[in-house]
Formats: sequence, structure tokens, C-alpha cells
Amino acid sequence: MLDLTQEILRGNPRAIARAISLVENDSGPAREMMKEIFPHSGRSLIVGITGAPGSGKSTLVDQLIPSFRKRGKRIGIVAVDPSSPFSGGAILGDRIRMMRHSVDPEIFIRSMATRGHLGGLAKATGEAIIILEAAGKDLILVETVGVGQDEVEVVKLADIILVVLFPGSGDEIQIFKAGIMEIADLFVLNKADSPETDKVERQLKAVLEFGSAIEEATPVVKTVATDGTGVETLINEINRLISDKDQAEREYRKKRLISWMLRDIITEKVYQAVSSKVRESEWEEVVEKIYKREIDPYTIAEDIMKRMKGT
Ligand SMILES: Nc1nc2c(ncn2[C@@H]2O[C@H](COP(=O)(O)OP(=O)(O)OP(=O)(O)O)[C@@H](O)[C@H]2O)c(=O)[nH]1
Ligand SMILES: [Mg+2]
Repeated sequence: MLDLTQEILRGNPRAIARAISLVENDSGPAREMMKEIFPHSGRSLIVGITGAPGSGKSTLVDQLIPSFRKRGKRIGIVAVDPSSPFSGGAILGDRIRMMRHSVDPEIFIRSMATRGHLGGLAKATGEAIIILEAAGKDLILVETVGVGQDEVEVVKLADIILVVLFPGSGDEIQIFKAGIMEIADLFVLNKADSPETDKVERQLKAVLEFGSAIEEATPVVKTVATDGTGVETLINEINRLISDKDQAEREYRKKRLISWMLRDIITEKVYQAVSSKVRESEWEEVVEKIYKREIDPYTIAEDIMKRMKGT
């Protein structure tokens, strides 16, 4: 067993940090380590937190941390940095805010960039989750901004998904458009200190009840993340949902995750194998030919795959 694996299993924060960097860079040693730690994963509760930029996700996470710590949970936090240029300041703010938790060895916080992932952000985040699980975290919070396909994919890694909305932003509507509404297990109506809160809550509930004649409507919890109002209610609601959620649904999500991972790993392997067979100069040549419409990309892809046979 690798030394790194042993240290991860002991929960050593520096080993966890190094391991996540390895999977982010998708290096060779990362795969050996992942093989070794995989059997120790799969037991944590993963809570995804998504919503529009500035809805208060990080502030909420910041409140959830001490409340869950009081309940004896060891916590991992993965904040997926929005690629949006608007949020640069917010990320810095998050880091400073979260530093106050960093003295507690049972809390591990990591942010991951949304750009520059060969194997996809969901894969890198999924692997970070596995590392945190193997390191003994009971609860893993994944914060991701709810815009863009990648970010939505990422939050689907969670066992339970919170969508954070806030009044006065008009983004109840935006969220509905982005297809995030369907994936929410619970809506958090944050910034409930706004005078418009009750109005927005009524609108939201009306929409939710309209869409759920048979099933129970998705619950809504109001919070003021800046002062902690509603956070205890939120935690109780999360716990209620987890215990109510039937085992089959949780299994379905875990297996879906495994299926994605497997697909990504294979895609990557195949791509690597193919790239090693095609020289850079040949690649440029065919691109040129395709550009001139002398040949089509489908035929080229088939030719390359034929060459792969028996290798
Ligand atoms: N009035 C009020 N302000 C809040 C509340 N929650 C968060 N804020 C403020 O809203 C701003 C954005 O909060 P963040 O927690 O950074 O939001 P975020 O959703 O993490 O933002 P991104 O990570 O950029 O997507 C900050 O200035 C917070 O202080 C709340 O309940 N009430
Ligand atoms: Mg944030």
C-alpha cells in the first residue's frame, strides 16, 4: 500500500490535500492511490448545495459547519469555484471566512476550479469525494454555483441536493429555467431578512404544489445565513429527508454515480490509447483535410478505431 494511501485512511489533512491535487492533475500515481482507497469509500452522506451566484451558499455552508460539528460529524467541504469572472472576490471572501474553521482537524475544506479538467469536473469532484470518504468524513458538503451544465452535473453527485434561492433577485424564475428545480430535494429560501421573503415564498410554494399533485411538494426552509436564523430547522429538515428517503433511491443515485465514473474512466483511457497511436503531425494533416472537406471526421474516426483493433 502506498504511504499516501495510509495517511489518507488516517485522515491526515495534508495527505488529503495532496491526493486531491493528484486527481485534479490526473497523474499516474493518482490512479494507483484511487484503486487502493476505493474500497474504503461509499459510506458518507453527500449534501450538494447549489444556487445562483451570490445566493448565500458559502455563508450557509459556513453556518452548517459548526452545527454539524456539534453533532459530532467529521466534515469535508468541496467548493467548486465558479468559472464566472464576477465571483473572484467572493471566492477570496470564502477562503477568509472558512479559515476560522481550519484549525479543526476534523474539518477539511477544498476548492476546485471549474476550468481545465481533461476528464471533466464531475470526475475530479467525484474523486475528491471518494478521497474524503476514505479519510473518514461522515458528511461531505459540495458547494457549486447553479449555472452551466458542468456545475449541475457536479451537484448530482450528492445524496441530497439543496437549491438556494433568495428574494428580490428574480432568480426563482432563472433557476426553474436552468433545470435545477427538478433536481432539488429541498429549497432554501435564504436572505429571509428581506421584506419580500413572504411574497416569494408564497409564489414558490404555489409553483411547487402545482407540480406535485401526487407526491409531497419539495420542502422550503427559510434562512438568514448571515446570522444563522433557520439553520437548525434546515439541519432537521435535511435529517428528516435522509431518513425518509427510501434506500432504493439512495442506491439508485450511488449506482448512477458509479456508472458515470466508469464511463469517464473508460473514455479517458480510450482517448489516451488513441492519442498515442496518432502522431501530432498526422492529426494536423487530417484536420486540414477535414477543413477542406476532402474527407469527413466520421470516416477518420472510424479509420483510427480500426487501427486500434488488436492493440
Ligand atoms: N442580507 C443577507 N445577506 C446575505 C445572507 N446570506 C448571504 N448574504 C450575503 O450575500 C453575499 C453573497 O454571499 P455568498 O455566501 O458569498 O454567496 P454564494 O452563493 O456563495 O456566492 P458564489 O459563491 O459567488 O456563487 C454576501 O455578501 C453575504 O454576506 C442573508 O441571509 N441575508
Ligand atoms: Mg460561494
